[in-house]
Amino acid sequence: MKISHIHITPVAVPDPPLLNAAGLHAPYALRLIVEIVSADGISGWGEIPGGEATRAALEAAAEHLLGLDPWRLNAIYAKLESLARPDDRGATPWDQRAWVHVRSAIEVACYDLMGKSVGRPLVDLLGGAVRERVPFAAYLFYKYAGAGGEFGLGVDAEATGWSAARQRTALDPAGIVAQARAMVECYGFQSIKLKGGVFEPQVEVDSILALREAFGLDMPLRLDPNAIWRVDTAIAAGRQLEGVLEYFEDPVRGQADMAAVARALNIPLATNMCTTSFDDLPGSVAQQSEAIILSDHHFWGGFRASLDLARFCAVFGRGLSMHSNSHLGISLAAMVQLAAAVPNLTYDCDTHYPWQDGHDLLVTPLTFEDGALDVPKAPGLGIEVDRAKLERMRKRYLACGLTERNDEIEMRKVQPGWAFQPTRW
Ligand code: GKR
Ligand code: MG
Repeated sequence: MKISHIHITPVAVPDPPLLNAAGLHAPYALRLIVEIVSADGISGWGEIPGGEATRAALEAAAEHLLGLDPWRLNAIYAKLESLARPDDRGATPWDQRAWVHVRSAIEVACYDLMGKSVGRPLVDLLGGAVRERVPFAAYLFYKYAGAGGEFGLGVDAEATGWSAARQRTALDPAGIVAQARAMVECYGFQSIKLKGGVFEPQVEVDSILALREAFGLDMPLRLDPNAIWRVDTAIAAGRQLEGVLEYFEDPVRGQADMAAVARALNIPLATNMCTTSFDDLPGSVAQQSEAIILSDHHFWGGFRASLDLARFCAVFGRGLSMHSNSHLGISLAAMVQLAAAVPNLTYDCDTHYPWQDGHDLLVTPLTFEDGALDVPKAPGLGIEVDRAKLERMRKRYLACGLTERNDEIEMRKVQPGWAFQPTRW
């Protein structure tokens, strides 16, 4: 089998005005869609976070992969390794490295191709499923009013249920509880994560306490301030949340400060910010910076790397879950295929998917039942991409004028002069 074409399509998907430590989500989330076509006409798909820097890296890589065999992944990894340039995750909540994302996009698309060529679901190529359903968590955000994209900041008065809640303002504990009720009601999620790092820490602690009050003791809760708190702030907030949080995600920045907070609190700490690559693992072991690693095949470099990470977690006693950014159904299907193969996935996975609310490029979007997704049984990723939808999303990308995620710029449109601070409180 030979790779004959690689198509790279930047797309924009409507995204509501969600707040985080770095500012405000733009009206569109950017993704890159990769299609690898084999000489015998089979297509494999991959999806990664968008942006022109990553697109340039992907395009630079693609021309060197033509003619290679998608089954010979070691040769493909070696080729990508030889092309990769040093890059840095940056201080933002999301990982800004281009080359790990490139490796992930290519690897996922090759696996989709392989699965299709032998008529087996992708999970079978990862050793087979250890679970048939993958549970996800509700992912709450403080937000301004609006649905994002071309739907803007207005609220559709006719909307009901999650569709209405997705558009409504949520700027305080009561707003967060209302958002949680609508999301849980619609998707059936059985654990809840709140994206923090937005308001004074006590407001965020109060939101968690309000969720505990509203949902009772059986609903696992998580808070993620995206490393914007100081150690003393995190410890003071954390003391109020002992016995309340399932885990405390990236309260502070860097492994040393995470370790200091971990020592002071009786709550497991989780990260998708301080231990994000294999180079970080020695520091994680030496410092005990976190109890749980939130894996992400997009920035750990694909499925195989994620399975290696899972083995590390098993050996070194780390819990394991999955992180997410705004994404479409190709990424979601990849997350599900991978999660199905990981024996020690100990927590419900993150997903931003409800915030995209049906804006997807799949012929048949994946649907949650009781907060979980069944592992697709069709070959490869088990999904079909709707090319007309893909084309509409490509045109949106060209029209929207965004080329990189920059939540600070968006925030300044609402609060002139607002500046991102890596540590704020
Ligand atoms: O979408 O605003 C966001 C999140 O802050 C995202 O960028 C993070 O990568 O969800 C992520 C997280 O868990 O830190
Ligand atoms: Mg996080």
